[in-house]
Amino acid sequence: MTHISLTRYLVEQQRVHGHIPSELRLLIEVVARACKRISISVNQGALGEILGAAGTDNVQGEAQKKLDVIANEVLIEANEWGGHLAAMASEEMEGIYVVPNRYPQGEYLLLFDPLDGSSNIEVNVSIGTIFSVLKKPENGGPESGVSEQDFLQSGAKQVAAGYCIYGPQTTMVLTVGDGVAMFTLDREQGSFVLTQEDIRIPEDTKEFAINMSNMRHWDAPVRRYIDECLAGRDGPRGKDFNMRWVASMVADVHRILTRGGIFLYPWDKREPEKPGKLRLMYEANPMGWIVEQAGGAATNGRQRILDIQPKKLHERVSVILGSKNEVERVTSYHTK
Ligand code: AFP
Repeated sequence: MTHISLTRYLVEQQRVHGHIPSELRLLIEVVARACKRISISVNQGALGEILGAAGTDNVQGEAQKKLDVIANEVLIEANEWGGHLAAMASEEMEGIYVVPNRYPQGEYLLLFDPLDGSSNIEVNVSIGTIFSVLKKPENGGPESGVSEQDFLQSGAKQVAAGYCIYGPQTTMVLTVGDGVAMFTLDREQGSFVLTQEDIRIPEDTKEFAINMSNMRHWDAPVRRYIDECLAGRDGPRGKDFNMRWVASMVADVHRILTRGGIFLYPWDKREPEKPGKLRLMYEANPMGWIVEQAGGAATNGRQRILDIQPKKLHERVSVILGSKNEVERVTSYHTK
């Protein structure tokens, strides 16, 4: 079997479809290289002195783990000097990180959740890195500065999105708007190898993912949907459902890409003014686009995730994504 590396895949995509400019290709390769480094740290576990709390809080007031901080630094250091980026934004940093003056500025903006699922680090369960790429709006020519405002673009404007899951295998999943491809890290060669192309999520499913401990706080439409799933074969759905919840969005989404399913982290009554737990720019937009590119759907219960106009960098959102017919069903329970 011919091994197609990530580099070769991107070069061939560029040749055939012409929609991956070389700067974007370089950006994706640098992110992949950073993910390889993070993967090495994750694999070292207790041997690498990377476990435990960092002793700091991030902008959302959540305690940072050492690995959150390490992954954030790895991504910044890998990406700041290449000339392909204007600025970066991370779930772990309050403001944007503008590429320092000593390096050339490019036209792309990179957003990332450096280490998603950090509660799973210590327990040796899959975690991941999620990223999203936007183009800097051409508001003042290439010489103009970059501001937080430039990042506030809807998910539909993304030019690349992906995630890397650090599990039994390290796998990178990527879209540049022409389907979804999967690459597995060959640890001996140190390169990502194409292992699946044109991934499709089945439109129907018998598997849902939600944190059931929040059931008493849910809104009526989510309650109705889950109640109907739980009623199984004798209920209105006429089939038995299974449940999975990893508490790492990357792992739950990865399972859905592999065999279908629906993932929900809905708004709930605990903090009514908060639209949801997950972050629009670092989690929902990239995952939403990947899922759509694989034939699935992603909404906040009322609206397509990718159509939401963000008002702030760290905006939160309610998320329902996965197998198309199920997502449409839950969404219709909200809107009808
Ligand atoms: P952490 O990175 O803070 O562990 O959060 C992970 C996450 O944002 C997402 O990956 C999970 O789906 C979700 O939170 C799990 O949340 P609960 O712990 O409330 O189930």
